[in-house]
Amino acid sequence: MGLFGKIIAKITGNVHATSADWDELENALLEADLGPELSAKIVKQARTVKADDATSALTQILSSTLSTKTRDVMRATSGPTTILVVGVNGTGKTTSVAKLGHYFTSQDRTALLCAADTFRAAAVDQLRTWGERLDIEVVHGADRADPASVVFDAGQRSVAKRVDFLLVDTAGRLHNKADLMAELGKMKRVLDKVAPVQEVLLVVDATTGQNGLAQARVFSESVDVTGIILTKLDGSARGGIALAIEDALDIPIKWVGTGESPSDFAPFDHNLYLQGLL
Ligand SMILES: Nc1nc2c(ncn2[C@@H]2O[C@H](COP(=O)(O)OP(=O)(O)OP(=O)(O)O)[C@@H](O)[C@H]2O)c(=O)[nH]1
Ligand SMILES: [Mg+2]
Repeated sequence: MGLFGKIIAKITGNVHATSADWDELENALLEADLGPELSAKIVKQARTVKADDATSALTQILSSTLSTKTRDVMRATSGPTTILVVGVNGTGKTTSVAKLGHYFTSQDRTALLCAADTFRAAAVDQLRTWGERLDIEVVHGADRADPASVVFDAGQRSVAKRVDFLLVDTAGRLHNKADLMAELGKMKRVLDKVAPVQEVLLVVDATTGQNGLAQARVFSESVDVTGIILTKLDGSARGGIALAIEDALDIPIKWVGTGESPSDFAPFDHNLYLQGLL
């Protein structure tokens, strides 16, 4: 049963919902990672809902907290559409780059992957292994190369090869490390000269809860984050962090990851998501 199941049953049955019921709903929203402010706001609005149209009124309340920005991928008018994938350590960036590659090539688009996580040799190997598995070329640099030079090479290669998508994997970085955040800006500036960046997608691990909101806030202060990939929704997370981020920062969730294989990935469907919550 969705988070609102009990409340909806009471309201539509014209049974008076007690303050204990509303407290229970607020706790459920908190447990689902909506955060204290948004949970309180939603409960306050939900208390005004009448029997006749309870479900649609609640859908409307939740819907109004979502971003109205497009969830479609922004495409380059000519040349490759470049997507920079960023985020803190271990959120699922490399896997998501591979999944994006798989998604686009399954739709008869061409793609090139760029291994700009040059901090660890293993990170380059991880993406190269994906590239072999998916039959997608991977551009990488020498060990410990400057990520800006690797993205420059990949940008040039993607233009020469006339691919539809250039998908750039970056090293995980803590959002409080100013130098590493500045490095992202540099990569973007370099790419903008050869293969302009259309999307900066922030990867957020749904299991980290409210921390995801803090990450989104700080990353979006350093780079223009155009969308979010919410990963690990196959785990215990209820995914309410999606609402919390969209409500607080107006950054649209564009994709969701639901497992470790390339096909465990889909565009975010906000209607399905709201139905799930309700
Ligand atoms: N269950 C599940 N696991 C995922 C998902 N996405 C990624 N993973 C797993 O999470 C782990 C980390 O994924 P990576 O793609 O290496 O994460 P990363 O952000 O590139 O990590 P760093 O480069 O070290 O910062 C791996 O074991 C992935 O298989 C997902 O949607 N669901
Ligand atoms: Mg990685």
